[in-house]
Amino acid sequence: QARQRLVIGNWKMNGSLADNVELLEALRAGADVSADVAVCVPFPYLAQAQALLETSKVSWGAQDVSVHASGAYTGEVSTAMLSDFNCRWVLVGHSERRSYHGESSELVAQKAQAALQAGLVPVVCIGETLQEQEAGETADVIAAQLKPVLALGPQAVAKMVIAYEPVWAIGTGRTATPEQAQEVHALIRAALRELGAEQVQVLYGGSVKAANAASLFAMPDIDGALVGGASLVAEEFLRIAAA
Ligand code: G2H
Repeated sequence: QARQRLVIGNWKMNGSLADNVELLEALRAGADVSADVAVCVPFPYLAQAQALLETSKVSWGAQDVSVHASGAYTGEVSTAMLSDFNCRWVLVGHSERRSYHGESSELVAQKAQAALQAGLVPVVCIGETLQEQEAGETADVIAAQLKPVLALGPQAVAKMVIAYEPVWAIGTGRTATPEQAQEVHALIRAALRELGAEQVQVLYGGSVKAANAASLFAMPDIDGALVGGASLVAEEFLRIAAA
């Protein structure tokens, strides 16, 4: 059974109410592709994304979420709040959250579980640093990051998306070669298969652009992309989705 192609934009901390209009309108008009297309926008723009994308083929989501349901957690945003804006997706464990906010793989798994309980699709991000890659630790790092997530069990994991983003390729212009990425995606697929969740979509992220998308998507275990910088330019992002 073929897995559906999925391309998700991660705006990170970019955009403005004024500038987003053009980008969202362009996505709405242009996303007539066979892939599923989505954008994960900063929290303040969820209402705008909802308003402008509601009747389009493009879905939307957030870039992080709290594990707590409500209460005294200043600055945090709950899964129910994301559901209020009809979010479909939420990124959890992006490397920028892991490195700048000290998020552990256990916390990331808890966030994924909270998202699932609210009916959101968690996009669980994993990936090794340059140092880890150079030390030959990629497989161990991936396994360790996946461990608490896979411990949630096959039924939970089957409803998730995994994104492999080698940290050394993020925003650096250095993309993993399709073969390099495939090697890691195959490891992830094997772990999913062993759990009984082989159909989970595994996306690649890290300097994906229109020019390299098709060769990445040609790999058997790469089901789409998580796109940062290039998702801020409608034409480029749509070309990736069409690749
Ligand atoms: C990785 C990716 C999006 P970029 O962070 O998640 O960003 O495409 O800018 O490398």
